[in-house]
Amino acid sequence: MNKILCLITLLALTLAASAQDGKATLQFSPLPYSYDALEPHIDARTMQVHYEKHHRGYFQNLIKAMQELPGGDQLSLEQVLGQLKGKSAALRNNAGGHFNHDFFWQSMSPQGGGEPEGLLGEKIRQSFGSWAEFQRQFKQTALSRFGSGWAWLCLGPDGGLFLCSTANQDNPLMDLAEQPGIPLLGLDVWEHAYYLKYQNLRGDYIDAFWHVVHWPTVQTRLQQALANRK
Ligand code: MN3
Repeated sequence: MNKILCLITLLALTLAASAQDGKATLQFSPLPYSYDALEPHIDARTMQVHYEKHHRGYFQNLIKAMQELPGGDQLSLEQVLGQLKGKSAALRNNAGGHFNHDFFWQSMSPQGGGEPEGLLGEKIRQSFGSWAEFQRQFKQTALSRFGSGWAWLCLGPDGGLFLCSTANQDNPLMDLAEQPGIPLLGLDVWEHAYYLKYQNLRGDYIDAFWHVVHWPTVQTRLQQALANRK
C-alpha cells in the first residue's frame, strides 16, 4: 500500500514539475519601475491600466491560445512568433500583444532620454543621415499607422537599420511580417497607450517618448542581434 502511495506521490510531483518547467517559458514579468516613474511623459494611470489590464489580458489569453500548438508549453515566445502562419487570430494577437508589451516596458526607463551613443548612434546616422532625421522619420512612421499598431526600429537582413509599422499586435519577428527584421525599439500607438493624457494628440505622445527611451537597452539589443547574425 505504501509503495503505491509513494508511486502516486512521485508521479504527481513529476507532473507538477514538468508543468512548471513548461510554463517557465511564458511569464508575466513585473514592470521594471513604478507606475509613476515615467511621469510627466507617461502618466501613472495610463501605465497602471496599460500594464495591469491590457498587457495582463494579452498574457492570459495567450496561455489559452497556446493550447492549439502541439507541445506549445515548451516553446519560447520567439518560437511561437515564428510559426503563426495558418494559426488562429487569437494566437497571433495575444502572442504579439505579450511580446510587444514586455519589449516596450523594457525599452523605457526613468533614466532614459538623450541621444544614442556608440555603435547604435553611428548606425542611426549611417541609416538615416542624422539623429534629427531619424526622429522625424520615426514620428512619421508612428503617425501614419491608421488605427491601432506599433512603430519599430529594426535591424534588417542587410545589417542596416530600418523603420516600419505593424497593425494591431503584429511585429517584425512574426513569420507573416511584411517587413521582417529584428526589433530594437518599438512604440505602442494604440490609443490605450496615450489617450488619458494626450487624447487625440498622438504626435505629442511620440515627442514625449524620446524623454524615456533607454538607449543602453536598445544598444544591447543591437549588439545581440548582430552577434546572432554571425
Ligand atoms: Mn498597448
